[in-house]
Amino acid sequence: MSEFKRYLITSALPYANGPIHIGHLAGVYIPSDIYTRYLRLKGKDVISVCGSDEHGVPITLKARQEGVSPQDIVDKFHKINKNAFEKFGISFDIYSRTTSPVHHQTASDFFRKLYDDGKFIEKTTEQYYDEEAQQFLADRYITGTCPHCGNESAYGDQCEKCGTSLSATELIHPKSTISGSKPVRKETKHWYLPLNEYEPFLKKWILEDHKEWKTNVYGQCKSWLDTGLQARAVSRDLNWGVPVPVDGADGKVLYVWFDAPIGYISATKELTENWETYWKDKETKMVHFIGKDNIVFHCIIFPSMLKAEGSYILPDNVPANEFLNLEGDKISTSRNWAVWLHEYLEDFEGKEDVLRYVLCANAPETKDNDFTWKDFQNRNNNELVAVLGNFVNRAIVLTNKYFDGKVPEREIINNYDKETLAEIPKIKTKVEYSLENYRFREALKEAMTLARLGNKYLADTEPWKIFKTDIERVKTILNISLQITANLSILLEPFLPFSTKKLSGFIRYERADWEMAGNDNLLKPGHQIDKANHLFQKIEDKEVEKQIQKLLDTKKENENNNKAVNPAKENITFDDFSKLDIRTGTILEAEKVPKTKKLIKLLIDTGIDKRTVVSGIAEYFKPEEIIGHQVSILVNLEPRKLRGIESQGMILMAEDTDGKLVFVSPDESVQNGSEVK
Ligand code: B3M
Ligand code: ZN
Repeated sequence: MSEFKRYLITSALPYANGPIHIGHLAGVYIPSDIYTRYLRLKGKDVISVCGSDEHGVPITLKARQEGVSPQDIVDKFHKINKNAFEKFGISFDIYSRTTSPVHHQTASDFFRKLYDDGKFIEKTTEQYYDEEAQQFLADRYITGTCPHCGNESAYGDQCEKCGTSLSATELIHPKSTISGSKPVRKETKHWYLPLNEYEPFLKKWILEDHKEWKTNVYGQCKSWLDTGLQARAVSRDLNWGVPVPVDGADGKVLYVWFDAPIGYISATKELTENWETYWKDKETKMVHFIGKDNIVFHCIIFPSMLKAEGSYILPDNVPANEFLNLEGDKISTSRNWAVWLHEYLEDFEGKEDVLRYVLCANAPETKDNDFTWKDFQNRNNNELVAVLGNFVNRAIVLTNKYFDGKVPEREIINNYDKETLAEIPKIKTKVEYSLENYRFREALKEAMTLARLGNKYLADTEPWKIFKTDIERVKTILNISLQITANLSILLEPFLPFSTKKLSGFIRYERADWEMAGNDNLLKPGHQIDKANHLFQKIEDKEVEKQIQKLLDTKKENENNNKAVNPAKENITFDDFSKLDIRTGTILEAEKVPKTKKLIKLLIDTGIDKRTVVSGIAEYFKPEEIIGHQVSILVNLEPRKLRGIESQGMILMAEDTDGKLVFVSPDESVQNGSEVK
């Protein structure tokens, strides 16, 4: 590990327009937290900063949709997300927000410095303008066809399909997402960062000096640089954001991707007076944790801004992850196709580490990966419960049973013992190497090999069978098992903070220092341990089926929402409508019509009389369920025979796009015979 004096860990600032989901956790926040916890255990000077990204068009769009202010939106989700991260053990040192005054000042000063140093190009260009909404159209306010891949729902700043970053004027067949109208072009002045001027610096800094970056990151940067960089506007015609701090910039704010990364700096300022040491001293190692869609902003644009400002350090690494899918489909906030962190914490209270474990073990570190609830259940039951939990529980329970919870002496050791003990430092070295190289899946897998080793050691030596005949042997076996247990409480802390905290309580071993891991004599003979509870509980099928059903319901809802309803019929005259005599009525009797699937024979009190109506609702209602129900009934429909029964009218039903029928009933009880008009 190349020695740095201090570490500055940043995690992508989640937009405060929705909750955190497992894709965010697997992509950014679990890896960031593992790395930060590891550095803390090593006793390093490390700070981890994050916060809500509260500007940008997605937030103003959501506010417009919900008829509230953008501040209302960000206040709501900043609180939800901050709480959820805390409950999930994502241990930022600060979780700030970009509507904070410190951030506005910091971002404004940063812009002003570049402006005063002449680092911007000032350009008046034609931008798309929505004459109906009286607003310029930037970023998500405008949609159209991507000129690169033909995606018809590309946005004015980025095509989510091919990842290309766009400017609105490149879109084909542009349309305003506010009014839907075809925008016109109108002149407006903006400030541009001439990224092309930073190409030589970026090519050297990334392509030559950082060949060690992850392939997916290095590759994306290389293709950007090979294609050539364009000047990028760093301001927008919007009223939500950090106002551009120069004269003649009324109604203009900093582009959200200019201000947001500066949010890392302002959060550090709020955290410590010593913020400049972290951001400007070359002995600081800065690491950005992000998802792959943020690579260009963290490897090309923000470093160019920092270079232009001149006094800041640059990131040492940007280990971006790929995307996580859910049950084979892309996670989507708009389609509610996600496992939301705050909902998981409610449904699986006390099982934070299970999700941390599964999302790390399955992390999309080098390619997109898939989360399934079945895999979640299997990993919990077959790995956490059956291996890790089972091993540490046996080691502790047997020590309490045979030696009153005192760590026994290690007597004569045989070859098997020696081999087992020799594995402990080897495994620690492998875990450390993987962590240092941001390969957290591999690190976790290595740490779990120690649990497997312990589990196998106990299963092979079976101390419970020889307790009466060879107590000296049992002492050695349990002594070794407890050393493995103590090592696990250190090695697994970055991944499973909740469980390892409990475990270190069971063995009364306060993990202070990573360097102690690998040591095969952490618990001295005579050390008093405590009793153990089960660290993990089996997850039953029904718990997982409930989650899967939730997703299936969402899918159905989406299909319905997406399913086009039948178009309206031809217009009729008011006279046509007034011929219909629709009344309220009550169902007095109901019975299925024999030998039919759909028909129920009803006796209805229409307020005018009591009459029989035959209705095709048997697939959706049980007769006994609907007696006493008030309905709307068309009473002047010519009677007709259905399966030999004369039906005198028709119950009004609403049929959804799935064909499901529901009664059209008054929403409070009214007198039978009331006219529906
Ligand atoms: N708000 C997250 C995203 O693109 C974006 C990150 C900003 S980090 C400075 O989903
Ligand atoms: Zn595209």
